[in-house]
Amino acid sequence: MKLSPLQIARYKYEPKLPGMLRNGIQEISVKTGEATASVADQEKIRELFPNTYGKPEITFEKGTNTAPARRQVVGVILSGGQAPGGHNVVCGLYDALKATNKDNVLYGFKGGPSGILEDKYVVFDDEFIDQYRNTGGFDIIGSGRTKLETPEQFQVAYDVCKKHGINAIVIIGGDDSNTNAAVLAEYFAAHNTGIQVIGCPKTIDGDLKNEDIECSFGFDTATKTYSELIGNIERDANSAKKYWHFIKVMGRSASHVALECALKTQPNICLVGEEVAARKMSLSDITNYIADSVNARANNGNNFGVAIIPEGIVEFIPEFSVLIREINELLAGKRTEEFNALGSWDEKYEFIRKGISAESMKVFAQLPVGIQQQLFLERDPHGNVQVSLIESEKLFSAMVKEELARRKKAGTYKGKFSAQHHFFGYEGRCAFPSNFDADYCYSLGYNACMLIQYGYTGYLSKVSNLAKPAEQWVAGGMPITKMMNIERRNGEDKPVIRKALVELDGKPFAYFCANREQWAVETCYTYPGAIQYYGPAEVCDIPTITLSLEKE
Ligand code: FBP
Repeated sequence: MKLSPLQIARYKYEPKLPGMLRNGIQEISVKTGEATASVADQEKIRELFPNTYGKPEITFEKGTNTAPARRQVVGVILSGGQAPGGHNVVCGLYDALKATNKDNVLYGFKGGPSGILEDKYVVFDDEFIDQYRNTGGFDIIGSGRTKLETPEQFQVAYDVCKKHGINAIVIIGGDDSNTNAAVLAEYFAAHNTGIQVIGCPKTIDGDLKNEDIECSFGFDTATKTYSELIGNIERDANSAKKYWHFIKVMGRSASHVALECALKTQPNICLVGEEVAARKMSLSDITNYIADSVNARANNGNNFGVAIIPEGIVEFIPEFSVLIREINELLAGKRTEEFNALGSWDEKYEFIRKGISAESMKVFAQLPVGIQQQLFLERDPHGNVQVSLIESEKLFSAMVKEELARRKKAGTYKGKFSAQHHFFGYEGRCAFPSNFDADYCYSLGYNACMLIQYGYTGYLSKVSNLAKPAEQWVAGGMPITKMMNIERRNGEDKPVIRKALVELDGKPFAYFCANREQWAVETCYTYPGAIQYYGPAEVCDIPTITLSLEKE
């Protein structure tokens, strides 16, 4: 394999650990905190997790390591969407295991959670691990979206662990994967298997965070990567002065990515789904909001601009959610075939008109034809509309164009409007991790090994105080059950980790609100440039603006 110069240079980077983990394994002691309770639905969660509920928070500190000496055989799984830094979690875990006892073994299950069910694995050694240090991607073992959630699967996982003598599993994943980790930990504990389960908080979406987990890994690098590109586009827009750029950024549910990119680049518009829902904004409210900015800028002679749209936006628009629900019902069961058998779009349109409510038809009728048809093309295996595939960047630019045409007729708009569209998602998920993510991930993995050594199970590896330099980070663990509540999922009550949406009373959103009116009209772009790996700490090691504002 040919290596790029940066790849070679990054192999040599030594990730920074929290101060208390720096003196070597023999000098890491554990401090036990208070017993914990789940964030809500305490009785139900306690009942569902009788063996793992209520355990204390723990923190590591400098001191004598009192963990019982035993050989560790650990399995690691990467789960869900890629996030920069995943390789370093594996490297940190591996290094800590080997530093504890060179006979410790790390198995990597291939292709995500299905790897453990199918017993597909690699056994890591130095040579293998060294090729992945400080690199992006999950290709070290691959990832997947199989859910580990049934007792039958748990039994298979147990059999595989027993076969290899594995005494602990580390699951690197988002809210769903860590929910599954908690259920697996409870199963293993209830069946006295002696196998521990530790989770690590991953997702570029940034929606796995709470009072204990300050941020998920990957968010820092992904938002820096998108912001570099958005900054470049802003500069292009400001140079050519002829296009409005509509940029959709990943973030399936929450709008953290969009908001962080907006804080970094100061675009003219950034939609925040959580605000759209709270203010019950309609499609035309949003269209007018963007058109007002286009109009005001045109009045100043600026027929260009940049708008950031979060991937999950349409689900936050109340009338759009109703429309999607009605379409899903309309096409349930055999009706999909009936619909597909209709020859022309006109016939299909009539079928839709008769099948959904008058209110939803009004919303549907507003949509550009391309988007209307998209709603019926892309369906998931259950026949439901795949909301994440809706090209909302095109939807809004088309609606803004129509609105501006109306305004032009009325004589209230005299500018020119020409749009370009972008979707940034996969571009950022496997970037070389920033120093922040390289350090954070390595620490999470190292810390996961310490949690295993000290015998904990059902815990999430926790590294906090992240807005400060790594030396001051605090390493420890939090029972996953503490982060859980009961939610309705697919018609059933389920214990899950609550997804963190953008807090409208939080400091990052408040900062955005305080500035957005000016950004909407003036040209206040900032150009973050590429991630820097080498140079002064204030350039290379800075955390996200979201984290800095939240922790200031
Ligand atoms: P995770 O929640 O698993 O981290 O994945 C998040 C994400 O990157 C979203 O932002 C995006 O909508 C989705 O994955 C895309 O998934 P896929 O890789 O399956 O296309």
